[in-house]
Amino acid sequence: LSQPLSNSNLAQNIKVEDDRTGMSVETLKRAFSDNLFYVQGKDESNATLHDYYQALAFTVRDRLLHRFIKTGRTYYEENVKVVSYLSAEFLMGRHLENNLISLGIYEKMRQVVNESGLEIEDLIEQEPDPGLGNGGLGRLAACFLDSLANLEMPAIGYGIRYEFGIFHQALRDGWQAEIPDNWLMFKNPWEIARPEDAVEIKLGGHTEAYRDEKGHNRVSWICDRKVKAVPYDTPVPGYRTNTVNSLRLWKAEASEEFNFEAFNAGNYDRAVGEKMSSETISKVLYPNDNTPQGKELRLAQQYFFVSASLQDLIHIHLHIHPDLTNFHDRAAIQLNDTHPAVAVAELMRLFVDEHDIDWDQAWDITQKTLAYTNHTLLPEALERWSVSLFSRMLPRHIEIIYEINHRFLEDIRTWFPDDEELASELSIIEEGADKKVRMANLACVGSHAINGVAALHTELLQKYTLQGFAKLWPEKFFNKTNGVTPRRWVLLSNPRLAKLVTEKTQSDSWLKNLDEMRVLEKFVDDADFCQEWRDIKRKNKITLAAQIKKLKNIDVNVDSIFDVLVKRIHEYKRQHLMVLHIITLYNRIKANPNIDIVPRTFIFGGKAAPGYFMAKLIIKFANAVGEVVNKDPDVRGRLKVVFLPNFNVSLGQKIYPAADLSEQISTAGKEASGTGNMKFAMNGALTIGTLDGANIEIREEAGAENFFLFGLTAEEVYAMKAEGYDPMSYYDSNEELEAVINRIAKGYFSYGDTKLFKPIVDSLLYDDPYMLLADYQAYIDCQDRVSETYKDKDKWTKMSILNSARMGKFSSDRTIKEYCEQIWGIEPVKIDIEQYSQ
Ligand code: T68
Repeated sequence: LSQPLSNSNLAQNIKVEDDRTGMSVETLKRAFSDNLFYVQGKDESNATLHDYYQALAFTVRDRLLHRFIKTGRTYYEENVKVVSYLSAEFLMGRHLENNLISLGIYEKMRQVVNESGLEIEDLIEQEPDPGLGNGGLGRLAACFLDSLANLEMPAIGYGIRYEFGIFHQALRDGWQAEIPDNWLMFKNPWEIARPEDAVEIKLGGHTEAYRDEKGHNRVSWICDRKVKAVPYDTPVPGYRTNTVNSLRLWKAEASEEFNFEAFNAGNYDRAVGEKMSSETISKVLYPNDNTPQGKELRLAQQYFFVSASLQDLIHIHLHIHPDLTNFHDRAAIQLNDTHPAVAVAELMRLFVDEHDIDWDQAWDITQKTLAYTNHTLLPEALERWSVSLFSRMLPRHIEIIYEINHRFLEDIRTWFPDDEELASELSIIEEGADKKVRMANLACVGSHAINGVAALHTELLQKYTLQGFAKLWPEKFFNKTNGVTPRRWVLLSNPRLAKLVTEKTQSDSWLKNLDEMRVLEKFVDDADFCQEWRDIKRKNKITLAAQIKKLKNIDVNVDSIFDVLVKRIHEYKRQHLMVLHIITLYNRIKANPNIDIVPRTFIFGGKAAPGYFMAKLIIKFANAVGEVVNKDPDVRGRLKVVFLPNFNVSLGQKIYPAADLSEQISTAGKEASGTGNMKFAMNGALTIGTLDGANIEIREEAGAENFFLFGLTAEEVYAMKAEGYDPMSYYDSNEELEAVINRIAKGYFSYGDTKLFKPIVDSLLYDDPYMLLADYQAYIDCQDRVSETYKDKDKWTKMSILNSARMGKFSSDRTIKEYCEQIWGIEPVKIDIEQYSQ
């Protein structure tokens, strides 16, 4: 984004049928060979599958670039307001297939690849899955970028180009083992480095007050370390639109200035050391989900990408505008959780210290620009940085935060003179022996909008987690129920279903307006349609069964219920409750081997944070139970338990379309929203779930009669805890539950070892913070209803169709329209690529 240096229209020289732009099969074929030869330096005599993948990727990338360049230029020339989505995580999933589909050249490319004697699916599988996120929060950011481009909204994603993404999970003897994810080992064809746009990031040191030439009191930050942030841009295309937005990820490098000094001083070792420690900042993604990692390097990561992104935005703004006084008219900045919340202080620093804007005006612009999304209700998950660490790394920012807090508390004390309790609850600084900066409070104070990610979550935020702020500024609070992109999660993942919907709705416009899926409702009593619906699910199950065979060497029955729980492993998500159900059914079989039981395949997937002991033990537990159940001859294959290793976006794409039953069984009041729940339902799985997060809204949309509901409500959970919850009373009074727990405690699933799963047993019996025992019987009864319903094929099919048909609300297009209209003030911009017309 800079003034053109030449006004001759170079792009006009590019013709449609040139090898880098043409869309005909002939041209695509030529381009594919050309890229293999000139980019990979190979021909058919020595090319590997990976070489062919690279050649195909470059062929596709070339065809995105016109739109990519024109999109950026249009935003610049038309001087439009742009939203920046700041997120420490973007879990994008593989690009190749998505980009082929967006461009509408998937089938042509299949033909091209086939004519080379290869299968396009094999090339697609060569791409490493870019795992720059942990779970829901990072994947949501990716769905949002997809919807923004699809809706032709001016937007940019800003984040960190981690050299190592989320670890690869292997299962060894049922235990999780973590393997580094070296995803950049081969070149990444989707990113374009922009070293010319690098910015400097300061760290450490101290501050000095001075008086400037106008006689104003100013502060300067004398850092003791500088790091260079180098941007890498990845194109994000909309579905069959000209809009191709950018995901700009920052890589940390050693600053030349510092290297140079050390070299000059003849200190080669120091120069090398400096380089290594600088590059550490973007080295690896912290693998924690819903728990903060209080490490110094994590704070450095947060500041690093926030400062780089804000400097970038200010730089672009000043290209077009004389000053920053209208910054908020041209930029909306969304903070994805508190990970980028230091933006409040950094934007103030840039305005006040670097651009000489007075405090009050800087504060007004900052608040008008920023908005904050909260993603969790777990109190232990709220980020708090120790003031001493913060001061060491960001000495100027801690001063600014104290100043913001001072002015804020002054207001509070004026408005609520006798309420010191309120002041201490709202304070950005938590007082005490070890003072803390509360990042959620900083984000709330510095933003004009605060939102939760599902109706219940927003309600509970206002009632509990952020109640003081909600009383103070009710007008700042919004609900923005999450959504997922139907392009990746239906069209790409479930092409069979997509084809059927397109046939029946006589257009593919449902992919841009998911409410149109409602048309399917009129086919629920059409026997042929219902048969087609079942056939598709069955084919998807066969595909997944083949994957299970390949990954685990387990044979599964495709006519059994595919009962699936895939998500990060966390006690509040209650994977172990599903294991208790498995053991219950197993006990029933052991008591009566001829019992009439509906066959089930239990499928688990998910990673545990490497330092989360209980989560890792739950993985071992599920695997250990599976091992016993799968090989017991009494079971006669009626129950199978599968733990698929390394659950990620690519594996999800295979799993959601093949599921019959979606397990959404978190303790009510703990899951902010969930988004896997939406992916399952769109693909025709029925949900067994609690009244938690977006489950509530999914049930509302699908109809209560098409949803398997069980368990305590959030209010009941709170009330029970307040009264003094006694898990042991459930064990004492429920024979089936007692038998289940006893079997575990006796070491039945651990070769007689009674110690192995003792932490799980003890946690359940003596503490049970997530109330599995309180919900156990309701869950088991509900599962019995699931099995009964499954026997009635017609009924199940009808429920499945209605679930898919009624998920329009959960398209991230709906979510993004709400953010654009109500929070960001962003409007669509048409991108005209006529100059490269086809
Ligand atoms: C998830 N949060 C919520 N956090 O748990 C889920 N946390 O209910 C919701 O649907 C989703 O966000 C999207 O709104 C997360 O995924 C993290 O991954 C995370 C990462 C680092 C630190 C803390």
